[in-house]
Amino acid sequence: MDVINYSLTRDKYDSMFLPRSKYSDLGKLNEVRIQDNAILVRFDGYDLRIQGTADGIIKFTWTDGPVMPVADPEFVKPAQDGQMYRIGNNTLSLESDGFSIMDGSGITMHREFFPVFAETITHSFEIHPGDMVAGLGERAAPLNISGHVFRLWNHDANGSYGPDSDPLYLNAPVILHGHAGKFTLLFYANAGDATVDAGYSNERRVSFSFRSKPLAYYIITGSLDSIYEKLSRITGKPYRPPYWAFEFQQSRYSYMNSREVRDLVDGFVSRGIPLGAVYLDIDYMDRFKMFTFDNQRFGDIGQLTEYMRERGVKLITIMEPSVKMEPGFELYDEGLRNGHFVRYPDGNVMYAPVWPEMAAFPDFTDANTREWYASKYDFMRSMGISGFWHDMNEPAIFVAWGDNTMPRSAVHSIGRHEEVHNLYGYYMDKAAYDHLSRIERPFILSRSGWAGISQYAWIWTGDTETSWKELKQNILTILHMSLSGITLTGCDIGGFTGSPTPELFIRWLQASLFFPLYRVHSDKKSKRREPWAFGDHEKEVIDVIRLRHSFVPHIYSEAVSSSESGVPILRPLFWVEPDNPVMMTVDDEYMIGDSMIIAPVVEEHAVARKITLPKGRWYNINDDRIVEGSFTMDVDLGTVPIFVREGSAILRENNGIELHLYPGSQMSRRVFYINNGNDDARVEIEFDGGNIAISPPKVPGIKSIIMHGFSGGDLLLNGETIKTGDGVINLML
Ligand code: MIG
Repeated sequence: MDVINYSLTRDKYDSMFLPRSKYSDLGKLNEVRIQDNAILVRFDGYDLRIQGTADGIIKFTWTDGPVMPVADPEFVKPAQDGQMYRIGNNTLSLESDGFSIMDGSGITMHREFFPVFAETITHSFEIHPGDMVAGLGERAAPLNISGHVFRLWNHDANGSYGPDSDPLYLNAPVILHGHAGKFTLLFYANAGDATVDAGYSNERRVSFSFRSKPLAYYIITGSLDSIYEKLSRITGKPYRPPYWAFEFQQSRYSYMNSREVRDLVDGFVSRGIPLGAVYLDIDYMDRFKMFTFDNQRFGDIGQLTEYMRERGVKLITIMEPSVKMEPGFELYDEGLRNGHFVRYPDGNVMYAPVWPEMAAFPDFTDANTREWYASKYDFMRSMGISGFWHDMNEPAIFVAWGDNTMPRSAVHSIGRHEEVHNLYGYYMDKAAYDHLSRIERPFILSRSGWAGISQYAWIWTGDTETSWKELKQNILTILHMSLSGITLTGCDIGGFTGSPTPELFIRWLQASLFFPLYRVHSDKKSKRREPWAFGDHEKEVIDVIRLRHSFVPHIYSEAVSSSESGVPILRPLFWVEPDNPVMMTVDDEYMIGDSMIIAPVVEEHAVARKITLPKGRWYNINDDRIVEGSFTMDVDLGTVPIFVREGSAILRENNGIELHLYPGSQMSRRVFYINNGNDDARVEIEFDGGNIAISPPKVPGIKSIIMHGFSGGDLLLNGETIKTGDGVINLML
């Protein structure tokens, strides 16, 4: 009944209050001049401002619109040069139908057309055969998305999805295009509904059609590293997460009571399996009311979290934006009294059905509302809850027909819902982050988000189906997020809906090995997925979890580097050899930082795997042999092909941290971070096969240095000769 009423009400309001958009024509170009730090281009219908930085960011502002959470970089004064304009190290030329941007060497990096203003606002740019086109946030698409159409509208996939499903929970208006080592990235500061025709209607064009304003975008050029550093200046840098969040996590919809959670923790502890955190899904609440615990099942929540704390395991609870409509329920009464809920244009509170039945929805775009809602997390923390899992924040709503989200006409503090829809989850995450980060590094796992979300939250890929093709797809979905600047990511290991065979589950654990989030989660109807539920294969499951555990210090260190630089942790292979077209076709391997590649086995019953490595010499981590180029490797169920680039330093946990050095023919210099509680030691190391200089000289936590490819003799550590037959230096802790 609720779903029918809501669907009717939504349609009624939308038909009454939603303006039909019709934008006035662009018209003729009248004048171009430099004014302050901008080039002003006047058309009959619009005044375009073009601004740019010294180092390869150019911003086009055609219209204003709702205020987006972005920060402008520092712009410099452009200079006119005949028909051209110099902006920093780029040149812009104005043509009869659009603009071109050339780099310092005169190569055209980007050519775009004047936008078309009609029912939608369409902005198009050129692509070429062989170009890589990627990004747009969370996409169940091939690595190169050219030839396809996408929508930017955060969407609950309704319980299960697989390859080609579109759109998904998180959309980011970020797109990378280019080839032969020359890449350009566009970021549109628009959080409304849009369609992206990526070379589908016209092989040589990508078109973004926005239904709402603003039309404002940043065009970024440079090396891939520098592109993502610059993007993060605009959208915000990834935050520095807590160390524990990288450890293995076990979840299920739902662990139903305290007893079950204790038994689960005991199961891990008694077998010595690493476990960082357990999740409580929606059934912990009292009738899906936020900030409550069901008294029967979790009446002893404080004791449970204490029991877990003693065993080093965190408890994370699911949180939803919906506030149950129930007079007398304090959260609801307060929200209503203080005007915190999203309303219809006529001032009525917008109610819609979701888990708690009819509910109201905080307007997280409003800073006061964020502060109010987030202050309630203190209660959860006082119960010993360490992390928060934000679900249903697209926002998702149960409907009888039509779009499963809020009415487009609903009103937020910064605009109509249709204009700012893609920011709803983003602002819910920001609410919790801003509050919690005053006392600690928060852990927030979110389903929805937008560009720049890694400054507040982690993202998982939602309700994936359990299938081999989705296992492969998931790697690419994660890489598209990376290529959109979203870096703290992961998936439901084993897929959400369904029960994987032991083989598929083990392969999924292996393929996700370096995802920042490493969490097993599954649907209500799925078979149990604790490591000991896999019978004869229990040992192989545990082996992978232990393997992951050994890499946690390294992944953590990469995450800290990424929070400093804005460069994503996980990268496609073309990142390191961008001018080799073959690298753009590798879609079943990925890099961790710039030092490691994993080529997981993602085919059923595989006995061999073809591996492609970028140029250079790589160590096979399993036997220290040097490999290069393309080759085929025999595999069994336990095989996890991992390759380390020569000149790399890898951190591994093994009852203390081991620093593994993989020397190249020259000296290499690396920087890494070792966590000690709330602080990180920044360590610099320079080394080749015989010489190691490490600074600071004593790094707490590192118990040994292991020199790989070592052929005997002495090693020099900070100028001191160390006798070692096997390349292992044990350090005094
Ligand atoms: O309507 O909380 O994606 O991980 O287990 C479904 C129950 C709600 C969707 C999430 C999933 C979670 C489930 N949730």
